[in-house]
Amino acid sequence: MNKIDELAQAFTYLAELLEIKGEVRFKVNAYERAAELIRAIGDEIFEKDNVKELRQFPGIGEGIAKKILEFKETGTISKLEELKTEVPIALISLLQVPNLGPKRAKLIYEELGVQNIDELREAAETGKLAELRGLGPKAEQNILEGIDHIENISGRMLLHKAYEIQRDICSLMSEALPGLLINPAGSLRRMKETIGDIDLLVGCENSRLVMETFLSLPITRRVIAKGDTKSSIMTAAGLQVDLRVVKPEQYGAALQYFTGSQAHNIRVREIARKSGLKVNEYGVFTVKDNRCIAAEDEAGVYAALDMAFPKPEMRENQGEIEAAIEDRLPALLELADIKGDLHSHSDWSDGRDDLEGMRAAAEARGYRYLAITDHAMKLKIAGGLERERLIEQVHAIRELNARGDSPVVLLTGSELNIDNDGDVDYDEELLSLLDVTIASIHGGLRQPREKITKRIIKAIRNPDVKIIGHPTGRLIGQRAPYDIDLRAIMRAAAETGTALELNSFPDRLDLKDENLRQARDLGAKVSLGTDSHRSNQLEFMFYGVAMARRAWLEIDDVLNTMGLDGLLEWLWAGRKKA
Ligand code: DGT
Ligand code: CA
Ligand code: CA
Ligand code: ZN
Repeated sequence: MNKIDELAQAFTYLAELLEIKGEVRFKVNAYERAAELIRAIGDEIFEKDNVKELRQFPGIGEGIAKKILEFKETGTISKLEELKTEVPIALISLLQVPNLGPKRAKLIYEELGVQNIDELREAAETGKLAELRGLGPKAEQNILEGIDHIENISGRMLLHKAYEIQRDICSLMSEALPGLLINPAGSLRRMKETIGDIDLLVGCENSRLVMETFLSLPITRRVIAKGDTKSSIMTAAGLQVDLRVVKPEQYGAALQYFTGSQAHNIRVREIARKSGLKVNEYGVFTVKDNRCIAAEDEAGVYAALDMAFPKPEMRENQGEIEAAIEDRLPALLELADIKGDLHSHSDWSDGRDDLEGMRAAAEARGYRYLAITDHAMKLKIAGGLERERLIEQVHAIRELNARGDSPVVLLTGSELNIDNDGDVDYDEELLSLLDVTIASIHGGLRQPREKITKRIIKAIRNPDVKIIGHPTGRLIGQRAPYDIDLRAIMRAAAETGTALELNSFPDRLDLKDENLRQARDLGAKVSLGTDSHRSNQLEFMFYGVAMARRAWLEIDDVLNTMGLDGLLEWLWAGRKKA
């Protein structure tokens, strides 16, 4: 966990421990929001040295600012340490489980005397949780999934962090050895949302030279293993990197083999066997006389098996083998298909950059449009815009557009809050000024399934809501999704022509790949937005597109592949425009 995650986690703990102690709701909420805000602001928060500077961030009040400074100086928050001594340690350990929540943790602890995660798992597996008042089999299942979740992420890294490390290593290697044939393989090449270790593959005759260069990279903290064809290092960020060197004439076969997934490769080998062939990391061979029929080129490996080439993001044995054999692989979405970003924040709410800065970044990416969707009124803590301020912003945006000095058109918009009744901020008149209306849940995250589902579906049925933001609310490895009936939500979205967001902020990637595929199958459109709070975060679109590709999405499944006119028509369909 990095420093920012630790700080945010400390505030989440504060909120949860206070809730266990029965503290008033608004205090609990304030700490929950602080945790989110800290994640959104990022490292910049540690550049501030006093309460006054910290309070410049919208939503950070004096109490929270003091706690941030305390954390910066001492690595913890005394109020948290104090609470930890007041709440039983067993209960604190249960709080790590997503989907559990402080209230249920307390109930389970008090009723069953569960002391740790192992005992919690046992209680769930033996049906004891389901018997508790207010829990039931569904909740029990959720808690089991929550336990799996923490066990799954541990020791893995978010895709974007691993990707950046990979990019650095590859460019350092290529600098040292110009023209080097090097590629990522494994889960990173498949763009999985979390990465266990980075696998790199080099094609070179001189493996000793490659290994020497690799092991002396400044990024290395510790050498785990070194050999002629494979070495492993630990980076300072705590991620293992495996590098393999193969002969250039066998590079394609090795790349296919080490890209995986294992489930995909097992199927590939089965297919080969049926045709009297065998596949390994050295090539495709005939079983009869061990003759190599493909090796140098990865597409050639598939071609030798009479298969079309499945893109790495698809290689999870989710039907791509059959599609490749029948030559009906989809034409996956490409980053270049994206014509603009539909979710961004400016300095009008809790973003860092002004409208022009955001627009310049969109222009640099070659976009045609960028939606400014600052937080809405009711999210005070994130600088939500009061009615008048939003009207002012609409005018500012129109003025910028009217100047005609950029190919990028800024779209007016808002990230509305779905309140407890499923309603959103602002009246119809004000909404009629906004091109892009995203509605998201920012409070009441742990309500019962029926209740949250109902709130979201009500928002979907609101003609002025066109996109549902981060639909499941998960934070990878840190917060489980809301407990919702996603299928019902997707059906309602398809029926009303409301898009579901693929929030491309790296910690979210929400909807995730399997949900995206489900959404597409049920006929709901997907809207890609980065949720940028800095102009440079527009680059997160890359990871959103990767998830879309893992979900087999094509150009027509995605809202913001449309040109400006088509998009505007879609956004205003069935709505009153001022
Ligand atoms: P990760 O590292 O947990 O995120 O996932 P991967 O898929 O990168 O897995 P990893 O690093 O263990 O192995 C890299 C690739 O090597 C894997 O995707 C498939 C390939 N491979 C082929 N045969 C085998 C095998 O027998 N065992 C393992 N572990 N990998 C194999
Ligand atoms: Ca790996
Ligand atoms: Ca590996
Ligand atoms: Zn947002």
